[in-house]
Amino acid sequence: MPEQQETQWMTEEHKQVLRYGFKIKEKLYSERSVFQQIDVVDTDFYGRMLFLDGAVMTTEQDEFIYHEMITHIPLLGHPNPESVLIIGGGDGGAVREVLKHPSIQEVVLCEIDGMVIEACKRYLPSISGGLNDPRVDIHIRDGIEFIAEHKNRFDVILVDSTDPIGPGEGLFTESFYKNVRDALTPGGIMVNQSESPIAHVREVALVYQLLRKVFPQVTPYIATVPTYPGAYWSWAYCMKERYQGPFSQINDLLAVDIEQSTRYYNRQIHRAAFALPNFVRERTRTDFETPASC
Ligand code: SPD
Repeated sequence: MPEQQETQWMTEEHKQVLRYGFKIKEKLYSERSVFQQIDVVDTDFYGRMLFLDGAVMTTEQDEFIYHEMITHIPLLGHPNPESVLIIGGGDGGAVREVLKHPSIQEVVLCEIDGMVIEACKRYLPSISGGLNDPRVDIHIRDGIEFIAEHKNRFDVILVDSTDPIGPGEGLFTESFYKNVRDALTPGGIMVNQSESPIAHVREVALVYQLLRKVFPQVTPYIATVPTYPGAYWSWAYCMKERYQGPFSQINDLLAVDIEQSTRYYNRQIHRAAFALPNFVRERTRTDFETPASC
C-alpha cells in the first residue's frame, strides 16, 4: 500500500478568535532560538513563508507590498537620506528596498535574532539578498539598547518589528520612541509598522497615543498586506520636527526612477496611502477610547 501523505497546514492563531491557514508543500526550517520559534515553510499559495512564534512575518508572494511601503514612503519623503537604521527586519526585505536609493551611504540593520537572518539568507534569497551588500552593517543586538547609544545619527529609521508580544514588545513603548527621535538627525523621519486597524484595534490606539507624546508630527498611512491578520495594515510616519508644508513631500524626480523597480509603490500610491477612511482616523486619534469588546 502506498503511504498516504497527510495534508499539513501552518496556522496563525490570532487572539484566540481567528485562525488563518496555509497549506504546506514542504517544511524547510524549524528551530527554536533563544528568543522565538522560527519556521520557514513552502506553501501552495504564497510560496515560501517565514513565521516567528507562529505569526506570519513575510511571504514570497506578498512581501513586496509591506517592504516597499515601509521604505520608499519615508525615503522619498526625506530630501537626502544618507544614513538609514532598520530595527528588526532580519529577513532583509527592507534592506533590499533601501539599497535602491542612490543617496544611501550606509544601512545599519539591528536585529535581535541572528538565527532569523541565517534562516532567511538560506531559504528566502529573493528577500534577503541585500544583506550581503557591503553598504549594510549588521548588528545582532537588542534594538532597545542599540538605539539608546546613538544620538543625531540617522536620517531615516525604520522599525520593522514583529507584533507587540515576545521580543518585539519593547519596540512599542514611549521610552523606545524617545530614543528613536533622539537618534534621528534634524529633519529625520521614523516609520514603524503600526499593526492592523482592523485586527489590532487596542494596539493601534496605544501606539498612536504613545507616538504623539514623543513626535511633533505623526501621520498614519495604510496598505493591504493579504497574509497579515486583518490584511489591512498601517505604518506611522513620524517626523523629528514639525513640517510646515504638506506632511509628506515626495522627491518626485527620484520616485520616477524608483517606480521602475517596484511592484506596488508609485507616486500615486504614495499620496493615496495617506488618505484615511474615517474609522482609521478615529482609531489613530489620541483621544480614541478602545471599546471593551476589542
Ligand atoms: N503580524 C505581522 C507583523 C509583522 C510585521 N513585520 C514583518 C517583518 C517583515 N520584514
